[in-house]
Amino acid sequence: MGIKLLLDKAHVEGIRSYEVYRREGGYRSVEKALKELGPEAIVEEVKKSGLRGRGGAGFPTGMKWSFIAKPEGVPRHLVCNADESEPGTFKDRYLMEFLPHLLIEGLIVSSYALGSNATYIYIRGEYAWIPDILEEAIAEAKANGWLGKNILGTGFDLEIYVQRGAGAYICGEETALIESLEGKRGNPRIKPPFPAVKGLWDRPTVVNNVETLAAVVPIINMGGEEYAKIGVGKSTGTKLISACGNINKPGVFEIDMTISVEEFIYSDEYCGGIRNGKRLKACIPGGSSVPILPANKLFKTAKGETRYMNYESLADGGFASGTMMGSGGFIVLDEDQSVVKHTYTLARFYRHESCGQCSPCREGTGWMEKILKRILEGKGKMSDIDLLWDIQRKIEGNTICPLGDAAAWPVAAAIRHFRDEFEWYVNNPELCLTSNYGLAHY
Ligand code: L3W
Ligand code: SF4
Repeated sequence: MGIKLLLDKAHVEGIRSYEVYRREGGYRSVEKALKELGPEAIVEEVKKSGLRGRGGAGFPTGMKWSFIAKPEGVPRHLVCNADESEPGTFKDRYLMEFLPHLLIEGLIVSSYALGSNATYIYIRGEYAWIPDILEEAIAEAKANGWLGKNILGTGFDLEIYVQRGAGAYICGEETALIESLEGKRGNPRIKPPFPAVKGLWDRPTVVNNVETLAAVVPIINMGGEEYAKIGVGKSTGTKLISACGNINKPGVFEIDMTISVEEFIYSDEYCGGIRNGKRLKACIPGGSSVPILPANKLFKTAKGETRYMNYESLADGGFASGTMMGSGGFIVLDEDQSVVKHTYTLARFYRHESCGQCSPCREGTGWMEKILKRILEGKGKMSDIDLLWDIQRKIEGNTICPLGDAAAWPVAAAIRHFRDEFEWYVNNPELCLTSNYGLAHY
């Protein structure tokens, strides 16, 4: 069994309640942080831990925290990004649903470190049942003196508010999230300025993912240096992976980032192999935004080395032969799946979720969807494949926020690695209308 830092108590009966959570050692990190460490030392521990943002970008958390501006008399805020909407990603839902006090504990320590007296959890609207779970945990924490005024007699005050989103994927982008929290349409802002300087109501704000903030608890309990010993290189600590698709054991797993991709897919401790004894065709290891990799590039890097489940190894080879850790939404496709159809589904998603501010994203996502649809309908031409390639190139890097790249990369990777499949559709128009591979059963 691999090491568990976040989910070690997930199966303890009643762990969702304050009594059980506290009995199992919960809220120790708050006592240590507030009574022994103080804000600067907490930031130092997080820096030493090497923790990287678990929402997708992998940005060093301690560095982000140290960027927060501290102008005299201006309130600062911590915002927890719980707008988990990336297709294939459902690990934050698991944490919030089963270990709400772990998140609240991480939020208290992190708020204290950053000097936030009003902290917000912005939660995906479709997670309709979870705000009540969080509100109950917040009320229990408050009733037991961990929230409110003068926490542990230190003079530190903190309130945590839960805000529901309204179903827009783009509100997971940190500046769109801030706009939405302010009561406006969730349009991403141009960066810089980064939220750490000018965020919620123009105040210095740190936006961190749910898992990132939960990881602060074991970091404070065990110390940043000990945490950094787990994992490998710059992939320290543990990572939650939500695994889905054609595998025997879909679910949320905690890994220590030293296991190989092959072991993750085939070991009974994790995915348990491909369903119905089928062959593995491809995998998107980090949520829908990261490049798909064919089976022959998944287990070995271009240098012939074993590929591991960590930031560096997954990215090895760049986009020519690598992919990304992203948010850890691990989607497995077996030999019966159509990559073209899958890419169309994603293109449709990104077209629907584009906020429309930038032309390359607004127009490009629509064009990609249309072209993929006509290929799947048996009306595609060979030149459409090049046209698709050209469109995604024009989106990438030319937009305000990463949604543009996120829409472009799946199309680029599908053409790069599965061009023959696109050509099959163009060459077999009659099969597009009758087989499972077309849109007949869509
Ligand atoms: C201050 C600087 N702060 C960077 C901060 C910045 C942000 C963080 C990372 O996109 C990715 C995206 C999705 N001073 C700073 C600074 N920061 N330089 O660091 O920034 P960035 O721009 O690298 O990324 P991002 O805008 O946060 C996130 C990808 O994640 N993704 C998304 C998945 C969606 C979910 C979900 O549904 N839960 O995770 C998956 O791969 O495509 O590339 O805080 O402010 N000089
Ligand atoms: Fe909106 Fe797309 Fe531009 Fe992001 S890239 S700001 S989603 S139009």
